[in-house]
Amino acid sequence: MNFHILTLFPEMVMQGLHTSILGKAAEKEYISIEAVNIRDYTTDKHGKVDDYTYGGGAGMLMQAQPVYDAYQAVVRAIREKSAGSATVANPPRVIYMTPQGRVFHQELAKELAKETDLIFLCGHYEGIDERVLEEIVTDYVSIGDYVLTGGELPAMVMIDAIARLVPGVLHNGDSALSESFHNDLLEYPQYSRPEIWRDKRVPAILLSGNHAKVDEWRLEQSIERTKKWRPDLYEKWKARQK
Ligand code: 6GU
Repeated sequence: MNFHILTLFPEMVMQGLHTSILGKAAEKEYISIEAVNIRDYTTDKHGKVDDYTYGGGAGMLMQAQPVYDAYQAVVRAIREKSAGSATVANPPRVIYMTPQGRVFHQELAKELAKETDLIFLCGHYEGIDERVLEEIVTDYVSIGDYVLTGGELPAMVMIDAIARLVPGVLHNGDSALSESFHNDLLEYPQYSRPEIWRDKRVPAILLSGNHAKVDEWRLEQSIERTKKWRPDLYEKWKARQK
């Protein structure tokens, strides 16, 4: 799976996404992550990529031309790479990170994990000229109801969530399945050594070696925790039990 990020801050996303598990996954070529600097595509001789908004108002807007040319360069590179392969690939989905988009969730992560190429468009300043968005964007996505200074962190969040679903990225094939949000339940509490820490004991059942009992206890804990912390998810889960 190949992630392409259109951004004015390539070092920010490259540094962040080549750390820890995703760094390893990139090294092993389960995924690739490429940041394209939109500024490299401006035709302005001073390297300018933003300008004032028509109609007035605060702040600067990213202009259409450099964004469009950066996008086209990425699409061209994807086409060249897949040339010679028997199937003609559909044009890749282009995800624009914006607080106005639909809110990202695990189901969308699963859907996007099936793609071979994804393009993330990160805006900065007050946003991007509407005309280029109309031309290239297929998905408008937000990561939650709060405002950030740019789309880079949201793109990193989405890429992390999607990449961990790509086969091979997590060593333990199970853990992508057993974690929170699969079956609408939160994860149960977990413990490691020592058995007693600050007078707190690991629940005895976990030391019993009885796997059926352990599974039962974990499910109970998951249900309990979901009911308390995420009543919305709990209701969804309960409805599905019937
Ligand atoms: Cl996707 N972008 C920005 N700029 N702010 C956000 C967001 C995205 N999601 C929540 N806040």
